Amino acid sequence: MNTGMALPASGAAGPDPGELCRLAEAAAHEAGELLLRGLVGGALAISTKSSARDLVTDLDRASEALIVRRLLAARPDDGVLAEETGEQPGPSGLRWIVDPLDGTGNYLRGTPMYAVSVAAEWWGEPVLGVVYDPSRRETFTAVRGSGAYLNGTPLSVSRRTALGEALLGTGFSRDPRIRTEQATTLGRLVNLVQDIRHSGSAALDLCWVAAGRLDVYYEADLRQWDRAAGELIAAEAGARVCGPHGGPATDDLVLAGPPALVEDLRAVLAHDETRTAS
Ligand code: 2AM
Ligand code: CA
Repeated sequence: MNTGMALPASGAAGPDPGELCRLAEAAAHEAGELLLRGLVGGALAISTKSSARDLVTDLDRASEALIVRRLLAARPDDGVLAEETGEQPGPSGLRWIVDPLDGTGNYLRGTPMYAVSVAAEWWGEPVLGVVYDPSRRETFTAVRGSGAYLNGTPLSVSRRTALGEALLGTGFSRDPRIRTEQATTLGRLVNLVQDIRHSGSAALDLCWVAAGRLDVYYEADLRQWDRAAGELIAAEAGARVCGPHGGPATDDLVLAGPPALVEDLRAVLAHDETRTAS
């Protein structure tokens, strides 16, 4: 893909985003095939991270090592933020954000709702996102300013505008206190929307918003690697992607969907926030 797009200014001419996207896709595909092979290969060594709900397998680590190795082999001066190994700074201005296996809980059970997510920022500005779903062989891609694609076909968000007709995606935090608040909020939302889905993969939820498979989505307590690629893909498909007060999305809260649905959903969430704060 040659997008002809210039990356945001840093003073220096930036790398070609189309080339970066091809590199990210190649790395994500290789990692996705590794995950598929791991699934049929037998018992996975599972350990926990922050809590009993926070699982990691050898395959998470192997997928991450493969992606980071491949990216840095091509571009050794880049920085990387990756879920399992954290921040690795680099001087080039380009920073990769990698989730080697988003939806680990699904993966462990053989539930085909997990993905590899690779995003890149140029001097802090998101420039590309790639999310690969190996179970369906679906590759979601976006380069900033050039639209979002699924296996090369352009994507656009749902045309629904009424919350009462919306299929809402969301997820639960691993923090027990936040989960309890989320359950309360869902109790209010359940009769305001058509129905609710919790897929277990934030990266795929955001891509499914881009594809119109979910009308609208929100989730609290994510990390950059869960959301960076999916947010750009959703935004490039026409979604409004924002945070709690309508500003940029944060780890605390991301909302994504057609602008009218996001505004209505944000009003419901703000109502709950006001109630719990008072
Ligand atoms: P994971 O599968 O890579 O861990 C589920 O609602 C979504 O939230 C998944 O994308 C999951 O990512 C993410 N998630 C939930 N809690 C998380 C945490 N503490 N750290 C990172 N990701 C988290
Ligand atoms: Ca994740």
